[in-house]
Amino acid sequence: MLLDSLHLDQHNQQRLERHQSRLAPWTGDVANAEIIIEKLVAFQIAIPSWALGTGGTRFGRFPGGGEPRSLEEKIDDVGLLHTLNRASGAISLHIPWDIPTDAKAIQQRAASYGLAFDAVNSNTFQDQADQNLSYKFGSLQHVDATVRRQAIDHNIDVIRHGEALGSKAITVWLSDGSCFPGQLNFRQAFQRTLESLQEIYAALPNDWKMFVEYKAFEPNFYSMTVGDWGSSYLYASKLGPKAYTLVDLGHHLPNANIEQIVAILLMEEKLGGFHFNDSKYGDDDLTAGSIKPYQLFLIFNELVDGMDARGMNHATDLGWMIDASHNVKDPLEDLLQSVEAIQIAYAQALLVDRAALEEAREENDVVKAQELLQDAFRTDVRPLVAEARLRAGGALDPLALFRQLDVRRKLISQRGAKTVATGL
Ligand code: LRH
Ligand code: MN
Ligand code: MN
Repeated sequence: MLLDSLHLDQHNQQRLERHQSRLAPWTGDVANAEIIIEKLVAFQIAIPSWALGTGGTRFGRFPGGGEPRSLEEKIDDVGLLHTLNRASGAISLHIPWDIPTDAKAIQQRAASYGLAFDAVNSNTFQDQADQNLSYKFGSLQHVDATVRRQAIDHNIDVIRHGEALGSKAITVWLSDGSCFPGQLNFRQAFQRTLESLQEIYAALPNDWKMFVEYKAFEPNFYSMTVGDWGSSYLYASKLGPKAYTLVDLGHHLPNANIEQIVAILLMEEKLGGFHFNDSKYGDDDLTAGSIKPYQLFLIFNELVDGMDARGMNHATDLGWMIDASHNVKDPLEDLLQSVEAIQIAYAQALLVDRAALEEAREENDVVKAQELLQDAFRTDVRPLVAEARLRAGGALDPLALFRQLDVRRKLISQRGAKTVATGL
């Protein structure tokens, strides 16, 4: 046992007095502090199985040691995170990077940590050793129907794995597209992709969702067949009520107004969920909130507003997941940082005085509207987030406890210094 309730109690005891003094102004003055804490306790962010090892770059990989060698060990790592922060109560699998051969045993192991299985992810962006046909020129869009068949069957297989584990959604991200003008007939690629997705959609259990994830570029650098929220929305609309758009923050062209995209998708009942991460230039490799925390806050501001308008449950009605992997940090420390950044943005969004904001908008009082948002964003909500963790049975300072217990060194001695987790 790397971490038990004794460690947690000692850690919290040492920090309790300081925490209480930081929390006191909140519980005294702020009318909705209690509600915010309760919402934070309920809010869970799923951990992707592929973020538990150091991510590779195109140029190299520098594993830090003690990485999980199997799906079982990945579950152990997420279990550890959840024990520390009580906010990472689900794991998202990527197949075939993860192969749940014994679904019952895997489920039991996850349940022992209080973990659920979030969306399962299919992979038709790489060729596997035992695969007959190549995805070099696409998968669901491929000109050859036999390649499309192979990719469709893989997705259906992923749904079956997910069903056995208790997942309720599949995320389909396609690298399909083209690298040079002329390579692809855009309209035919769209139609073929749609028809392939329709076959996968037909295999969904009744209570499942399909998330169609878009990405502006990479690995195709001229066109992506699901390249933006518009095309994802089109696929999702044509597929039917179980299909939704998934927003990965790192998958937009620079300076895209993601919060506006989120607002509209939510209004149209087509927002399925998120892959949280951050980026300075492109894609998804940096810790959530590390570069553009104001953007993250503005996204949550739209989410809270739009979900409340539709009477949605913040914790359960959308898919919340991290999608990032790093080359230089301890992956577990990084995930603790990401979860906290997301909780902070959520708590700040819950602080916004919505009635006053609407009033300012009605009066075209631009300065007031801006001030109201900035006021919430500039508030230090960390005592609320820490209180939520404490009430849920987690650590007041998960990162400090992780270091205090020397978890990475223990993982290295258990698993070895040269382990490499499956993933990118
Ligand atoms: C693609 C992506 C997608 C994949 C994951 C590994 O960039 O965001 O979600 O499944 O990375
Ligand atoms: Mn993603
Ligand atoms: Mn990505």
